[in-house]
Amino acid sequence: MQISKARIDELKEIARHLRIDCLKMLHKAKSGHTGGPLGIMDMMTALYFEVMRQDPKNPTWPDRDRFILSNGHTCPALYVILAKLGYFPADELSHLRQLGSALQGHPKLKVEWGIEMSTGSLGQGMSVGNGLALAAKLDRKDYTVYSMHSDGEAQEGMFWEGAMFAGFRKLDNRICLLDWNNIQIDGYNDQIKDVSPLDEKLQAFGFHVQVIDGHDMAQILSALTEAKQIKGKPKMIVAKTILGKGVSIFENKPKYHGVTPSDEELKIALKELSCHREEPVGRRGDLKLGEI
Ligand SMILES: Cc1ncc(C[n+]2csc(CCOP(=O)(O)OP(=O)(O)O)c2C)c(N)n1
Repeated sequence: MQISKARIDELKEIARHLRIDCLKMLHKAKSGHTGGPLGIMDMMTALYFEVMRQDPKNPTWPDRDRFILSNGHTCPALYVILAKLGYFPADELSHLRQLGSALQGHPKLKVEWGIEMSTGSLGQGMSVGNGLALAAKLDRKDYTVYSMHSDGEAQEGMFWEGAMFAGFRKLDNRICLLDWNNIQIDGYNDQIKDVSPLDEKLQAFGFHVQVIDGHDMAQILSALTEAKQIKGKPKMIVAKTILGKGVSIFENKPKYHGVTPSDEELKIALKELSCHREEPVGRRGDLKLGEI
């Protein structure tokens, strides 16, 4: 699939706006993870705005592609996307992490809102994604199961047990992405427990592996296209990313794994993301995509 430069630019612009929404939402909640969501936003945008088969008006459509956010703490990225696509009213973003809200600090299953699995226990999404992929094969359905993972997850036994199953069962309707930012909750992965070489390890578990720059929209789209074409193996796109991508004061700083922007930091962030308008969170979520 050849994607035009104009479309790539449009997707980059969508990702920029989603980063703005995400930061405003987190700033309002005063609680949540900032770095991870900014880091995966380019890949998430490619998936949701270009690649995945879905219909926000019919969220339980049996033939929809499934998406599992296995590194569940990065859910602010998922929430702003689902709101932008119209899975739920954008105003809900103002209730992030509040008691009674469906938008908790980690995803809570609600298929009607596009949330396919409760996640947060690192590594679990690999196995649940496998289950959905196996079910598709048994039901003779052609949907694809996408999942997002992290290098922190690649330190979990559960992740590798799932990977072993996917490889053994040759789940070629399974496309995983892995956010390799070398940061986890307490610091830099390679100083705590290095997961490299991820490509060779995953290949040994039977995956078709591509290593890409997770912020290069053209590379992300071409990797997803290649992954879709490969038969007989599960697919993993290992993406080199920067935690906090897009805002210099957050980038590559372990502290921003789980801290929200202060008033001053939000101002700097919005300026760097070229956001000049002081709209409350969720407002632009009501606009049509063409208006972004
Ligand atoms: C099984 C499990 N163990 C520990 C945790 C606690 N935990 C939450 S996030 C995190 C760091 C994970 O690293 P990564 O996903 O790479 O984080 P990021 O890149 O977003 O900083 C840990 C250890 C957890 N959620 N699940």
